[in-house]
Amino acid sequence: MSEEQNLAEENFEVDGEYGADQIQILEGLEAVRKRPGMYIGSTSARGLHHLVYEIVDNSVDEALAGYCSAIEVTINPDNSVTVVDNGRGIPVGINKKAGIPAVEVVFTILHAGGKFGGGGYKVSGGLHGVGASVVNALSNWLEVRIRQDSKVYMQRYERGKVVKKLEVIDSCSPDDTGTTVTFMPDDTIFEETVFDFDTLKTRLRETAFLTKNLKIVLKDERGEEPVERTFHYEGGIKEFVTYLNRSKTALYEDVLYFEGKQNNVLVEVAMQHNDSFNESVFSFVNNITTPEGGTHLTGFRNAITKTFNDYARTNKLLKDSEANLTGDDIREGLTAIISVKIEEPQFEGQTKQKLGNSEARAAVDMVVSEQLTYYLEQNPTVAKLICEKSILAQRAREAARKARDLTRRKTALEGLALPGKLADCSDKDPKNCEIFIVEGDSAGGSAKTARSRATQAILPLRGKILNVEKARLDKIYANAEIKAMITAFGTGIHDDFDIEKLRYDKIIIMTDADVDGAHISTLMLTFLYRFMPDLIKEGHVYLANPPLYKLEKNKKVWYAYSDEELNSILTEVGRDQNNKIQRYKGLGEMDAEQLWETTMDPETRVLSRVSMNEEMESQIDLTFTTLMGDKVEPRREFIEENAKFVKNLDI
Ligand code: TSJ
Repeated sequence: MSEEQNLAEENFEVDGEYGADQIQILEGLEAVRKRPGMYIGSTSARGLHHLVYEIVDNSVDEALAGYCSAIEVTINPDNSVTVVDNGRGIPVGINKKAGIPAVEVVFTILHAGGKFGGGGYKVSGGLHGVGASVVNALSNWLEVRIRQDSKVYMQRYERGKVVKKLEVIDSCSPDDTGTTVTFMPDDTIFEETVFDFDTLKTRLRETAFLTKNLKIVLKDERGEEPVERTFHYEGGIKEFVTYLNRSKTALYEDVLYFEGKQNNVLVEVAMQHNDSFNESVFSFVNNITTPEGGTHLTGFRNAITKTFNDYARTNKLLKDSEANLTGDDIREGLTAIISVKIEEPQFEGQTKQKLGNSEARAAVDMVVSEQLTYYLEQNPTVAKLICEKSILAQRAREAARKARDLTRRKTALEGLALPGKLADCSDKDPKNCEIFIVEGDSAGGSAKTARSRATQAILPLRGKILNVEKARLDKIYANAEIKAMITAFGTGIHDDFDIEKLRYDKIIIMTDADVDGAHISTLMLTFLYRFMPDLIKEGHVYLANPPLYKLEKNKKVWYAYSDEELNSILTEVGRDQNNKIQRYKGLGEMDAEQLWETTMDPETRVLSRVSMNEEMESQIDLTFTTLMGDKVEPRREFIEENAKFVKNLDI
């Protein structure tokens, strides 16, 4: 008897009358349609994509059980989605208690608890996907086909209700088994009904990394040219770490991999340091990401801190007089995946995303401590490299603390000492104020002349700003451009960050409209993202959009912000010899008046707000590290795709 069926039976009131049961089923699914958010989180794009994951997770469970090796997900031309697996096929026999086929139980009976509800019930990440009935309830129509015992069974639902009873519609080869589900999201429930290929791609790639040897194919058949991507990783999370470090320089060749089981907690850990200074540690429970961590992450951190300190002391890499390495020191430049599988995960915290099971902490701690100790003994060269990097981190941390204490003391004594290069605005109400961060002194000069003094402040920065992904904290704090920004904004950084102290409602990054300018913008965004992420999250950060072209004709002037726009203006005014077209290579080529008119005047300019939602956050981390890595290609790609993180706002 399957877990699915068990669960269903436990939650099914049996009173012997099919009719009464039927009513209860419909009431259950009606509850899902009334409050979809309780079951899939939201009815926005995020909830829409969740439908796919709910279905795919069932096939992944079949893979974890050892019966399925391939899953295919297709976005069909009509925007419905088909998921096919080669598992055993959902059981079709009559479920005794419910009196209906087991597959119908799966699709019509609401299983224990909503995944996103509060309260005492299980929240997300049950080892078994239980969301098929939720997807059914939220679909215009849904069809399931099951290949089993040389037969193809089919059943169809509309808005959760059976409209075609389960029947055999075809025969198939005896060794062809599996499940196919196609569903059309209900457009009266979802605000967004168009699936995004990249969103599905990222999640399915992640699922493939987390499920060794499972092949997942994603197809998009909506366009003229069908698109197809295959994810299949023999190395599982080991390959995940290699992928995350793909644009970095690894500190050593091996990806360390530990695996074990204790107290029914299955633990898998893969890790490798790179030569950067940032930590990229991602944790998962039952293949679901836990951005807020929890006991499994704590177990991992405890284990590596203890193990590396023991090793460093025993091998005299750390002198008796020296302090212990902190967890932060050891995790500098560390990329790691922690994946646990657990029968009954308990989630805690405000958003119920933090793992609470204490046995997970013990299990991860034990598996990592034991196997890492053994690895370090066997691989002294790698051990020494990691310890040396951690000791450098420890020293830098000390130096940074001293530097920071110094700046803190200064501001305490002298009040806020604003940077000399800042041309501040006169209005003291932050709500009315904005600051332009301008690339280059000459453009800074024009901007100072052009601005509206009352509400617009100008901070010119010289050349490229420091890449915070490639520098240690002590160097970052010593950098003049960075110090100028921190003091101008007024909020402080990291733990000291206080948005109430923000001196400007809008922080506007204004750079040349070329590749260098884009690079400077991204360096700036990286700095903000790493040091003051709430500024981005709360929508205070903008990019200015300077024009690319100026067109003069018969004493009239037009500005074009893209090649397309130039073309459409030319079509309108006629293409002839009277056209004078100037291509702006930089902000510096515009005089103050032009700069005001095209880029700074709140009445006429176009700003792009830099946005970041939770979903993006984990992805953006990967994107930023990609961008800031050593290899040029991924970086160029990012700049071209940069628009994705930026919403156009007409102000
Ligand atoms: F449920 C569902 F609709 F979401 C869904 C389930 C969707 C898709 C695409 C696949 C599946 C699914 C379910 N694939 N494989 C299974 N396996 C079972 O349901 C199954 C089969 C046999 C036994 C057994 O004990 O013999 C147990 C189970 C759970």
